[in-house]
Amino acid sequence: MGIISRGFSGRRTSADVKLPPGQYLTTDFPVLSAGPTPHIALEKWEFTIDDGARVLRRWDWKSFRELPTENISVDLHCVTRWSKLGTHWEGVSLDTILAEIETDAEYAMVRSYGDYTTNLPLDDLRNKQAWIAFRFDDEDLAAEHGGPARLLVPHLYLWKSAKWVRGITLMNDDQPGFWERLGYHNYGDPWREQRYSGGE
Ligand SMILES: Nc1nc2c(c(=O)[nH]1)N[C@H]1C(S)=C(S)[C@@H](COP(=O)(O)O)O[C@H]1N2
Ligand SMILES: [Mo]
Repeated sequence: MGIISRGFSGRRTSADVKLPPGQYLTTDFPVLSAGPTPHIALEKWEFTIDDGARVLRRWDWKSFRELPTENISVDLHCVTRWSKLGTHWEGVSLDTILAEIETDAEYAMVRSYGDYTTNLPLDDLRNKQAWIAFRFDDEDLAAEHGGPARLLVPHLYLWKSAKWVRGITLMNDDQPGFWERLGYHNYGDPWREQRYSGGE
């Protein structure tokens, strides 16, 4: 056999890894929340998709958990400069969630219990790029990390991965979410270091 790149075998170490610019590697899992941790009973939990005027789809916990799930292994990049590699999650792909929704909307506002919001182009939720995750490292997702369920959209800075997610509003016109209104970048690509607005 020829030479096998180290990246294809064994565990990745910082020597193998190219981090987005300005990021450092961490192995713990910091908690970053703008407010108190909401505790949502599963019997009360719901996830809805609306178009700003009406609810298009609604899942309770039972119907949500009947959707097919995927095991996800992804790197996380927080705008406060830590990156955590190879995290393991279980969740429902947004491709599954959006499959039966017909819409011309180009933008999404992700809504959380506790009123956090974050915006992104709807296409960034499609094509195996985003999940509603409810398990982390083979355990139910802890409330402090967004349980019962959080958005996971690992190709953008982690503030886009809304914890305690409760729904998505489809929008024709883009609008800023919580951090985006406070000066974070509207899109937040870690590889282009889109930390704050006013940059690229
Ligand atoms: N609902 C909600 N989601 C949120 C936040 C928040 O304050 N509220 N913080 C965001 C930010 S800034 C980051 S870095 C990540 C942190 O996720 P963690 O606490 O699981 O590390 O969650 C994001 N999602
Ligand atoms: Mo963050």
